[in-house]
Amino acid sequence: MNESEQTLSIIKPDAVERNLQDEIKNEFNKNGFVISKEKKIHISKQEAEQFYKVHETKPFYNDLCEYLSSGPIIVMSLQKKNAVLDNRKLMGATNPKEAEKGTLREKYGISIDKNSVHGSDSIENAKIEIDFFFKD
Ligand code: IDP
Ligand code: MG
Repeated sequence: MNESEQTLSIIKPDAVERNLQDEIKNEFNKNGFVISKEKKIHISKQEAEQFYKVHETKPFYNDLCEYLSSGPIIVMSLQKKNAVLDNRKLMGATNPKEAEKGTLREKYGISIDKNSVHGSDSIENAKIEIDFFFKD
């Protein structure tokens, strides 16, 4: 039985802007993830609104969608055993100020909104999010 799992990762505009994508991808590789799908895209605000629909009632929703569509991003499907949970651990807390030392958000994040990376929060959402960017 193949126990490996897929999760969606995004290198967000603040990190792409600072040219951190190779360094961050290297962190994924070092931690045992295989980047099975990858593309660099620049999404519209409407697409960001669809992607972050679960947050539509939050006060930061508009800024979040403006931000995710503000510049190029790298979307990836990461594969390994326990990919969803292990990627969340590698990323660290949403707020870089609270992220554990050595995590991606602690190392690269600038602020709670410019926190450099996205990662799916459940296996079910990972499937939905991978389909969102990689269907057809
Ligand atoms: P996550 O990215 O760690 O899963 P979520 O709660 O799903 O965090 O929030 C999605 C994104 O929305 C976060 O990565 C962050 O960029 C932004 N965000 C979350 N909470 C706040 C907030 O209180 N103010 C501003 N932006 C926020
Ligand atoms: Mg989330």
